[in-house]
Amino acid sequence: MTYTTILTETRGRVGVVTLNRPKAMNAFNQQMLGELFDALEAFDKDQAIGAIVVTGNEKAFAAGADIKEMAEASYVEMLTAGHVQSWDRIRGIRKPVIAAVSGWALGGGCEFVLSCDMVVASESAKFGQPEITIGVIPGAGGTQRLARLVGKYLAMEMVINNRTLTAQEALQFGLANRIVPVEGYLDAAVSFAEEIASRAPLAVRMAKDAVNAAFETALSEGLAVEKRNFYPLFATEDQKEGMKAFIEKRKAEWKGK
Ligand code: DAK
Repeated sequence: MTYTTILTETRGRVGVVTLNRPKAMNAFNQQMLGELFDALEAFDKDQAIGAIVVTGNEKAFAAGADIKEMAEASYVEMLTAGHVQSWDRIRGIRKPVIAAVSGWALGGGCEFVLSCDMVVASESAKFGQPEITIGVIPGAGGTQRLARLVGKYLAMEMVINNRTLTAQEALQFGLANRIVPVEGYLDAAVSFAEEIASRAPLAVRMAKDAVNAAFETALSEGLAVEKRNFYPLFATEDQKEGMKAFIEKRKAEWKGK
């Protein structure tokens, strides 16, 4: 597949997508959004890939939706353009998606990060929802996912008063898994992803699905999802192999079967 607004590469069992509109601070126009999700879906289907990293450049992960593209849009155009469906495609990705964030992750950029499964932040990463400064509010899950992650008061401050978080604050408030030096931040994210990609693929898939249920359901329903995802793993070769390997004191060899 040929893309014009993103770059893709594979490193071992990791698929890497790089947002590539540096002159626009990687703002998401419709084309980049479409290409990003096409690439994610292609990696998701590829048996040779175990985890996916999405990154930008050192200065900007993504500065949000493309304001120049949206500025003159009418209510009806926004409503009928299928934006919500586009942004929601991230929810269909079954493999772990890791955001490798350096520089600005703003607006839709921050919301995309909030939709990822794990976040590696460089020391220069900055997260924020500045939509209020252009007369709107987050539209791709920012008000909901932020509030669930960082709590009501900080989410209010970020959404209503454009408070941005440094990498340190992001780590403190649960918006990042780890902070790494700017130099080599992508390599660090890829090795983290490689570790994840080396784990039993079907169990990883079930685990991601179950953890995500915690954000969408009542506890009893979430616990039911966990059970529904736990038992079928006993029908996999990987479960037999994993437990046998433990008993035989050797490393398991996963087949994804
Ligand atoms: N859109 C378009 N162009 C952008 C951009 C953006 N979001 N952010 C930056 N750029 C462009 C700038 O216009 C500039 O272009 P030229 O003037 O050189 O042509 C170039 O990138 C470099 O930017 P700056 O000169 O401003 O660079 P600085 O280092 O001074 O500042 C900055 C970097 C990232 C702090 C600043 O550019 C900035 O504040 N950018 C805007 C951030 C922002 O407001 N983001 C929120 C956008 S609204 C939806 C779901 C989601 C959304 C919408 C709909 N539906 C489901 C319907 C999401 C909405 C948003 O994200």
